[in-house]
Amino acid sequence: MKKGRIIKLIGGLYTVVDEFHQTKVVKPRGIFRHWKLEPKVGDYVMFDDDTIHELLPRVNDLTRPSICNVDQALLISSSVQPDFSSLLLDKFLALVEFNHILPIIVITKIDLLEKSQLIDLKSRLEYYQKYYKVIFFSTKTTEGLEEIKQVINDKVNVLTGQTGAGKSSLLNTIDPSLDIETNEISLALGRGKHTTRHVELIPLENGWIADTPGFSKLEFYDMKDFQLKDSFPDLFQLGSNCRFNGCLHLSEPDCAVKQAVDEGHLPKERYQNYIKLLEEIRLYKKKY
Ligand SMILES: Nc1nc2c(ncn2[C@@H]2O[C@H](COP(=O)(O)OP(=O)(O)OP(=O)(O)O)[C@@H](O)[C@H]2O)c(=O)[nH]1
Ligand SMILES: [Mg+2]
Ligand SMILES: [Zn+2]
Repeated sequence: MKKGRIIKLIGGLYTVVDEFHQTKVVKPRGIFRHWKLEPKVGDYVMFDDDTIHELLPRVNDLTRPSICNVDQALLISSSVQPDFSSLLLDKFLALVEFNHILPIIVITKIDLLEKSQLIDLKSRLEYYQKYYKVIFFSTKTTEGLEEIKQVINDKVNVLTGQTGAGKSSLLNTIDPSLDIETNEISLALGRGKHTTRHVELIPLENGWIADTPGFSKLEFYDMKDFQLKDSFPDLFQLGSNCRFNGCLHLSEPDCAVKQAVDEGHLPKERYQNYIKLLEEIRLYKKKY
């Protein structure tokens, strides 16, 4: 038996790579189902010629996309088609932070923006640069490409983002020989159809990168409302100055977060997104 890592899962068949870069297609032991153990892409396992015998502990674990043990997540957000949404970005950021994964913001399709639109978008994202790495990218001009290559080098990366945001196109730009299928997003429907249908780790730039299917809806699953504030690094920092320890920054007195909004240190848009997401979590918990 040897140790390996799952890099692909299609139709119940797992592709596992060992330390010598040899791959094998294997199946988990039948008893796994009984134990409710579901190996996924990113998992370290003990395996032999045809069977996964043991699942090793995970360092971190994402539900959507379904992948674990990654170093960082590239949040692929298109500037247009689909339009940039700070709410979606803040939601992603919180989910990734909550899972103890380093988020990197990548804004795609900037070639489709007028110069003034690009300036506006960059100023909207200026605040984020205090807390996150932000890269502006275009497959057409290849702006941002070198920066992305540097960031992903030697790491296990996952690409996440709405369907049609340009995840697969980005990989093809880094390495055209990958030749991953991409598709025009359907403008008539205002949203794309999913082109990538499975999660797969691909060796790239001395590390690994996972292309994943995009989504049209993203849920909070296991985050509780009081956990959201700690998944916003800026609110987390400011929160230590609130009067109450567990301040949710809603209508509590002497709230340092609301004070920061009033004084213009925290963008109102981001604070409002926090409130919207908090409400969303509460609604989700009521439904399920
Ligand atoms: N002009 C321009 N078009 C882009 C850029 N990046 C992606 N596109 C286009 O956007 C469309 C969607 O790109 P994909 O790479 O398939 O998007 P995806 O995120 O992989 O989508 P799913 O696999 O469905 O999740 C394609 O028509 C791409 O050609 C860009 O930087 N500039
Ligand atoms: Mg894709
Ligand atoms: Zn507060």
